[in-house]
Amino acid sequence: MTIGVTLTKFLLEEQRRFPSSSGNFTSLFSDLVVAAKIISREVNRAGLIDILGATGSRNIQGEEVQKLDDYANTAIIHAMEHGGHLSAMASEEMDTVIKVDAKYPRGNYLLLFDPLDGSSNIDVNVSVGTIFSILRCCKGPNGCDVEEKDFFQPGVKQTCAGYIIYGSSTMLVYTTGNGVHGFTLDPSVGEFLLSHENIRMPERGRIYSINDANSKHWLPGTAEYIKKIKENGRDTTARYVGSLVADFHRNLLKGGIFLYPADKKSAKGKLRLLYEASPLAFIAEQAGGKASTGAGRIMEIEPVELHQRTSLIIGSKLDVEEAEACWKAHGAQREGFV
Ligand code: P6P
Repeated sequence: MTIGVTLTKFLLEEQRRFPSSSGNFTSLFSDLVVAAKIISREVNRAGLIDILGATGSRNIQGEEVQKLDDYANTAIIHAMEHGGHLSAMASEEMDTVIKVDAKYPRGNYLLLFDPLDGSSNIDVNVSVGTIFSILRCCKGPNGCDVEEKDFFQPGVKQTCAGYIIYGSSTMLVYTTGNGVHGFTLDPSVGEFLLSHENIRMPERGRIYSINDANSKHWLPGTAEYIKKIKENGRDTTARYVGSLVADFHRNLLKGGIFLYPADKKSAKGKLRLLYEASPLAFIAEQAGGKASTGAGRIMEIEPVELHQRTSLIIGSKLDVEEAEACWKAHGAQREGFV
């Protein structure tokens, strides 16, 4: 009886497509998978142990840090710091970059991550997720002495992007630019097994996903697009989980559009560019979808801050293009582009 294609086997087969590959990326990714399994275990038993609720502290975003946020952040840092594949990391939960300690070897990659996105949903058992992005930092054989500005790379420079969604099952979805592939964790063997090879996002979807409570703050382009969706006679439906990974993953598989646009309350948008919008944009594009600020491609934004926020409109290609047309009709500026 076969257990299917494991993530490890899939990564090795991907690696063999590049004979000159050192295997460092495969090893780095495998370390991240260990952290994903550990976080999945904790998320799936959160109600049973004293890990629910807030720590009483706030992160750089000013958001209350949930205990599982802290746990996930620490789990990733500890799983990744000793492997010798990274020179530094950046986390939504950490004010500044985390340089790999001198006692460990360094490598040519940078890891950025949101350790547990959607944490406000943790205590009510709604899906949450980890989002990650992998960049290259230097050519040298032993990594490099990284500064914050080395993380300021546009999305097109990503080596890999992915997320883990802790939902009815735990799934890992990633791309390295060769399509989007999904793996489901089989807890009985402790392995991620290939369950969604070469995911393609439907060109148009029925679902639109936006926090309607913000409608009083919407800019004209947003208001016009949402009005158009409601009146276009198509069989559309609204879905909003309030957990980016859950909303994105649903649209990736079923088609649809997620919008968290800049508005009068959040002039730069709410979601973060480097470890939320950029990695999901890479995945969306690789699956045939699009990701835009409304005025331009997310993957082309030149970052200037580590925790920089952005307007995000992401999902099925034709849906995003319709939204962009509304934004541009109202003179949306290509903010964040240099
Ligand atoms: P709002 C969760 O806090 C998050 O960062 C994303 O996961 C989610 O899409 C968004 O914020 C929800 O924000 O303002 O609608 O609650």
